[in-house]
Amino acid sequence: MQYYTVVAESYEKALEKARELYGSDIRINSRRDYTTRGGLFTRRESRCEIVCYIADGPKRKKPRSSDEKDMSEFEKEARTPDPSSLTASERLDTEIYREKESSETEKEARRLLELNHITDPLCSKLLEDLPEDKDPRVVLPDRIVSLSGVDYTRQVHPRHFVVFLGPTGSGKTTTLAKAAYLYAAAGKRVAIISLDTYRVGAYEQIKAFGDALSIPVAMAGAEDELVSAYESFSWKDVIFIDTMGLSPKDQELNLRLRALLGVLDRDRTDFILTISASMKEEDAMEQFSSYSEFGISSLAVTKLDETETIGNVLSFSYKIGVPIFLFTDGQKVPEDIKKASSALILEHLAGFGLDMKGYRKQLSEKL
Ligand SMILES: Nc1nc2c(ncn2[C@@H]2O[C@H](COP(=O)(O)OP(=O)(O)O)[C@@H](O)[C@H]2O)c(=O)[nH]1
Ligand SMILES: [Mg+2]
Repeated sequence: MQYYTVVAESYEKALEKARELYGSDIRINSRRDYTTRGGLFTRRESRCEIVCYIADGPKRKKPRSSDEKDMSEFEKEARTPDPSSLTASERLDTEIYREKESSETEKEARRLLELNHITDPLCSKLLEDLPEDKDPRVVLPDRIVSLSGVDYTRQVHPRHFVVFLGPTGSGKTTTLAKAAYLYAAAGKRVAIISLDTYRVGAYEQIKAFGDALSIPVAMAGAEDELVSAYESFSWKDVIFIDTMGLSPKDQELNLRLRALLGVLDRDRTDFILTISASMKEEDAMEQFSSYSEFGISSLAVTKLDETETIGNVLSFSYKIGVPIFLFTDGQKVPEDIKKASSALILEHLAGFGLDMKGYRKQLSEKL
């Protein structure tokens, strides 16, 4: 019996095409749905392949017109199953069969990445050349770690000025106080200068942190005040600079912030963007764009305690090519801060065997 393979973008279209080519007496032997691989400039697309046969041999309803012979990208006709007589296009079909075998691994890998809210382009990069014979739960963690940017350089060698930028409420002031204390505990001489002289209570907040942590704090609302403040701290190793964040409504405030930051020597300054882990990617992207003029060197990711997964943050960091410097996971100052690291990333992945985060949560609920 002769079998014919027809491929189209849906089952209905494949059936229609098969009937058109071989008549309405065809019988369907098998059906297979799959998605094309997609590439840099081509999208993944759905395909349905049916294998059909005619008990009495083919009876073409009508001769094929020339444009039918010039088969579209969507439609391929190929004789199956004798592999020795394969043409180039039939070999393509055979490759599609191989893809079928691989699709279970890929499906599982995609499920895991989705579970962890890992999005493109990181997701596609992680799925590239995935070995078919290995469990994705074994292969992916290493890949995730190697593609995740951790700013070990800043952790070891912070520049003289470390400026925290980001939207109001993202956690700049609390994170800066925690980070300053962390460096002080590591033996660095640290000081804090706050440029946030506008918001009510801003001074009291930062002063209270400084006093509690024994870190000197100065306020600077104008360029000359900033210069004299940092000159008075010139013997310090690291000066942490708190800001009020750009305001979409207050252009004057934005000009002030730019003017103040313009005073700092760029080569001696790290600009850290503070974003909350629960922030939507579009919002985080918008923030990144509005601060891009400063040359963001790394990310401080706050409120990790308020999200289930870390994947959105890793995807964002990969997309903008900016590594993560530190995480915060609670309101307590100075305790709730974590250095970004491969170990921390692994602990926050879900679905890869032993779930440490879920385990800790269970334990804390029991105790
Ligand atoms: N749950 C949680 N809350 C945080 C974290 N970091 C900061 N916050 C809270 O977020 C709010 C805004 O923080 P603040 O440092 O004043 O933000 P700023 O406006 O960017 O300076 C405060 O109530 C903080 O206690 C965190 O890691 N987890
Ligand atoms: Mg603040």
